[in-house]
Amino acid sequence: MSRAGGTPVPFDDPVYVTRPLLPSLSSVMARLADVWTARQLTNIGAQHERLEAALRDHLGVRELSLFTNGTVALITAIRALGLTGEVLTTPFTFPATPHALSWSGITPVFCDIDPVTLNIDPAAVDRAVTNRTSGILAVHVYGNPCDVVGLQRVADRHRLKIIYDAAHAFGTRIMDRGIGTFGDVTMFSFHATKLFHTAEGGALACGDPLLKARIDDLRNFGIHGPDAVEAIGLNGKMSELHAALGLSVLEGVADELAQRRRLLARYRERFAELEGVTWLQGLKGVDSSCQYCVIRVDEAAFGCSRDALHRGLRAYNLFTRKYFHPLCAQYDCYRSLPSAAPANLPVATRAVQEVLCVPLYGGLSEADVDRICDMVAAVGEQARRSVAAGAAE
Ligand code: T4K
Repeated sequence: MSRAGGTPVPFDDPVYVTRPLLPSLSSVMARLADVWTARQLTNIGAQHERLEAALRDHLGVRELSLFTNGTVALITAIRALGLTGEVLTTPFTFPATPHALSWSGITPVFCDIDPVTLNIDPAAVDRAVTNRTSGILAVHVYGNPCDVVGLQRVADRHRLKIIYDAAHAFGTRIMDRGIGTFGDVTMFSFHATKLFHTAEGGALACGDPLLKARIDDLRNFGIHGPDAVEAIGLNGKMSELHAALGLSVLEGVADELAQRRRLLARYRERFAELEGVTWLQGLKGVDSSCQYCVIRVDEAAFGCSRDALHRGLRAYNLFTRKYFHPLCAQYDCYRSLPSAAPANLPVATRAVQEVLCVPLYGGLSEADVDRICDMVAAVGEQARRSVAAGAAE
């Protein structure tokens, strides 16, 4: 029973925005047994090599390097491409994106986003180029691709490198072309909250074998052969334990994705019934990673703000997330940058007040989605009733 007397019944256990895909323990144990036999725990062992090859195929990319996490992978990409000075980026992202630039001694320059996709707007990027700009760090937010053609045009015009942060876009394809084949380098995150994960992990994809060799050296302290250290590298290597887990997780990704697609279709049907709640549209010709289910709440039309909805759903044991609030440009460390001014970022400033990620993961059923949508509707109804009662007093 999802409703008692018209009011949705709260979930018995907390329902979160996501839950990790867990392969059978026996499958992971079988791989760990191989690791024990080999006694190689890290430093590019057999599990690592297998996972790198499997993901290269899965993602349809020429070169791939595994990492400890997506943030270290991003920092390595920035170093491998020799970016300096200023890099143009989006404020509508997770802190890792601008922080990777700051850790590299680069000033992030925030550009506004497209109102439909919420990805960085190529026209805003074009306007922000200066003689200090060395590159673009764009994010495929929620797994929806950026305007890769528009961004490449801007990059070519100004001779800029492009790094794509595809933390949310595992397996996203544009016209059947892997998302990791655009720009100079693409970063993937394999954090536990991602469609495909290795608990903690990440990767860089690129099309140039020489760049891949540089990335691999940087990932391993800059060591290049037994007697040479040729660059200031770091330690970004994925361990055998994480790679073994990843090989088992990968076997379940197709089923997980199929279930997420079914759930998204159900969400779409149900949200269409709610005035003031809109849906982040998928793009034509794109197979999405289905990383998040994102709605936008128009307070005037729904009668309840995004924040009030987020709070109200907690009473039902339902924990949504306001990814990516606050805007990176509003963090203490960035708000004094000229590009961080709200007047420079009107679209992002509005979007960040309206977006809400509702639960999406394979362990949910369509009946769960119905309950979640009933809860969203009930919180809206309650808010409208309170306003009406206040007005009548
Ligand atoms: N670029 C972008 C655009 C990113 O979104 C991210 C990371 C990065 C770069 C950096 O990649 P990594 O260095 O992380 O590889 C999470 C993740 O930690 C982070 O990886 C991710 N983006 C971000 C969007 O989400 P939190 O602080 O929101 O996670 P947390 O712990 O609150 O988890 C969310 C929900 O997931 C929990 O309410 C419950 C569930 N959960 C989480 C974990 C970790 C589980 O059920 N089991 C778990 O093990 O950051």
